[in-house]
Amino acid sequence: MLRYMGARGLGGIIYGCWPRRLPAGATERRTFVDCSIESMKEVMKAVEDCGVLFNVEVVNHFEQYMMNTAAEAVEYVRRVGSPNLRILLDSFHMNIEEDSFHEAIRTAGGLLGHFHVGETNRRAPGRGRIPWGEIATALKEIDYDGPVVMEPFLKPGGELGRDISVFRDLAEGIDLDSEARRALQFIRDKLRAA
Ligand SMILES: [Mn+2]
Repeated sequence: MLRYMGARGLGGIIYGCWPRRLPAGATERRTFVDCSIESMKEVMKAVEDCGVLFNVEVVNHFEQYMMNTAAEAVEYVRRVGSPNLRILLDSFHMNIEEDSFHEAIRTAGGLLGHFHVGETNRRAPGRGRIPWGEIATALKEIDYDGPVVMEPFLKPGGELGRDISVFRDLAEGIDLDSEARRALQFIRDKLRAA
C-alpha cells in the first residue's frame, strides 16, 4: 500500500498495540519485546522489497511498554537488523521519559527517521516548556534531514480524543488555521537559528 501511494514510509506504534499495558498476569516485557522483534524481522522483508521506511515511535510508559527511550529504540532496531527500520522520536513523549532531549537525539543519531513536535500538554510548538533551541541544535548536530511534523491534540471528543485522553478543550479561543501557521513559523525559526 505504501508503494502504491508513493509514500516514503510508515511510522508510529507499528511494533505492537496501542494504547497498551502489559497483558494481565505478565510482570515483565522481555518475552513480548522478543516476539515483536521476530515479527518485525518478517515484516521488514516486504518493507525492504518495497523500498520504503518503517519508523518505530518511542512513546511514554503510560501508553506502551516495548520501548520508552531512544536508547531502547536503538537496541530494538539493531536487533531487527534492517536498513529500512528507523526511529520516530516525539518531543511530548521525550519530555516524560528522557533525561536529556539533546542526548536522546544524539543517541538515535543516524537512525532517526521521523520527528514529532508538540508541547508537554500536546499543544502546538511555541506555547509551552519544551526546550526547542536544544532540540534544534541536536537535530543539526546529527545532520537530521527527515520530516519534522507537528502533532497537536487540542480537541476532546470522538475516538481520538478518548484514546489520547484529551479532556480539556485546548483550542478554546484559538483559530486553528492561524495557530498552525504560527506554530509552523515558530518551529522553522528555531530550526533555522540552529
Ligand atoms: Mn507522536
